[in-house]
Amino acid sequence: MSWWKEGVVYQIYPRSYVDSTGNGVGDLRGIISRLDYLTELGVNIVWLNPIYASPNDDNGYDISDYEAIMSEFGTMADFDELLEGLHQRGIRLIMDLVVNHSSDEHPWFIESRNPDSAYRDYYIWRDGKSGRAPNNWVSVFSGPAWEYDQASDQYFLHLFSKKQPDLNWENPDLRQDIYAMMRRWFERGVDGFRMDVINMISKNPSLPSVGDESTLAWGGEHFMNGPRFHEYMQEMHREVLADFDCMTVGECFDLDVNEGRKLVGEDRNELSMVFQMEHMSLDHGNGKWDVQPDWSRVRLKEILNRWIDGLDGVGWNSQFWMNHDQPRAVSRFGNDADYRVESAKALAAVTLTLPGTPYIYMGEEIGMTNVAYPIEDYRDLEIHNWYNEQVAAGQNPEALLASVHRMGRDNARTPMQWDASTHAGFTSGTPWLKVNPNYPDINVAADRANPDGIWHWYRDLIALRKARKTLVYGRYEPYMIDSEQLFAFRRQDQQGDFLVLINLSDERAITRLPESVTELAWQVVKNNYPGHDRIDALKPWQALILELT
Ligand code: TEU
Repeated sequence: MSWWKEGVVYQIYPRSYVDSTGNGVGDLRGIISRLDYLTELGVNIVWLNPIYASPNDDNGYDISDYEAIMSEFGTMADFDELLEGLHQRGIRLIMDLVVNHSSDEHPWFIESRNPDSAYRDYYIWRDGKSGRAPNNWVSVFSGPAWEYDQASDQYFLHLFSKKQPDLNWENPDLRQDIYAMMRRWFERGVDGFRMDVINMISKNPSLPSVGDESTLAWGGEHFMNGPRFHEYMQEMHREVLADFDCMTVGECFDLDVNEGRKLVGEDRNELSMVFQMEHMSLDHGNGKWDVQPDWSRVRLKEILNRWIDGLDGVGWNSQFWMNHDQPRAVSRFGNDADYRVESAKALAAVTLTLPGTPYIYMGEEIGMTNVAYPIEDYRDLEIHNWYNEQVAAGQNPEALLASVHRMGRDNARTPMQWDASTHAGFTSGTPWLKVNPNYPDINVAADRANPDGIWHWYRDLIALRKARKTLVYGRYEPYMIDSEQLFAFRRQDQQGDFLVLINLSDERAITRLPESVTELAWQVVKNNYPGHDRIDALKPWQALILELT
């Protein structure tokens, strides 16, 4: 069976992991210095956010050279050493592949500014319409999705920042250049790719406006899962992926289960896995900045169960609570005030026992939390663009800041908290983004010193998943799907029979399980309230993993 089905992924945001030079920015040699840490935790796949040459308008998601290492992060020799060090320890490496767009400083785009260049068509250039942009699409990072170029009197499309022009996948030469670049990374030894916003690469070629042309609107219907999306994925598989024992995972907003089945169906030859993002909007109101902290557990389970069900026997799933774009899991889905340790463990129990490959984001293993900085301490362009736009539109700055505190991407990007020394042991210089002030209490050294800490719980659950393949391949049966407190299910096959009971609430929770389950004998495998092992009533945020016999 595939290594990536049985593996546990650890995501590293290199800018914020370890700084080996003192310039305040994490780097590859910093990661190299922590390889034994990864082994001790037990993860066996690492996903690195982009480490390629980039002017860093969007922290490496704006790439100016797909085959060079960002100078702040180190050199290609450092990269090779990192890869070798991981492989020596039995850890695979997944790179970020950002090919919906490049940087405007990529040589392709620089060439493309010339209307006569063969590279013009590598991007999406259009004439304006009666003095306005070619259509009314809004960019993900606020403002119009088109930028005017005076020299050629045309506009180029950028669904993200204007320093991230969209690549034109309709052009076969562009596609071949991308496949060749991927092939060279595989030949260098990488084990796979996480594909950034991959279901946005195929646009409706007529690029129509949406609704009233005079106001900006989300044009997703014309570029999410567009007309040639699966054709491109199959071509990429044929041209590159098929030749390597690799893992791929596509980041896909607005993808339903039907589309998901097409993307990861094992007979389809597209990708290994998908990050469906539905549960990332559980706490959104009308927009992602309109926060509804009172999210529904029933809805969470409905989403995750629908995906488990929909992909069952078809393709592989993935499980995650957060990534570098999302708030800290324990602050968002747990309770970082009254039950930080208990709820961090409960959340870990969900990702590590459900069907699908688990993804852990750096710092999740010690229950790192959100931050609440004044606006000038944030670094993320998404935060600033949105805040400035809303302030200009007359919104209340305090309310806006409250949304940033809850939802802003920099929550995930504050430096890793290693110990209680200055700047949490992340850097000897000034960190590029401030360290969470709670680092004297919440850090790896302190957490690991406590056998009942979050770190050991993660390590134990990772080891359990590796040792007991029932948690990887076993049949899945959910219980109490209408409970607003409990996530309860069974994983079962010839080799084992597990009952997982997780209380996702601040209150005591009463279980209602079928008699066929309650009449079985059980023993506790993991419990975050040692000594409290009743299965009829669970403590707040209690997680019980039981083996049934
Ligand atoms: O994210 C896609 C994306 O749509 C996010 O920007 C998301 O909407 C937002 O962060 C939620 O607040 C991917 C990358 O993961 C992200 O870091 C990049 O900025 C983006 O693509 C552009 O490459």
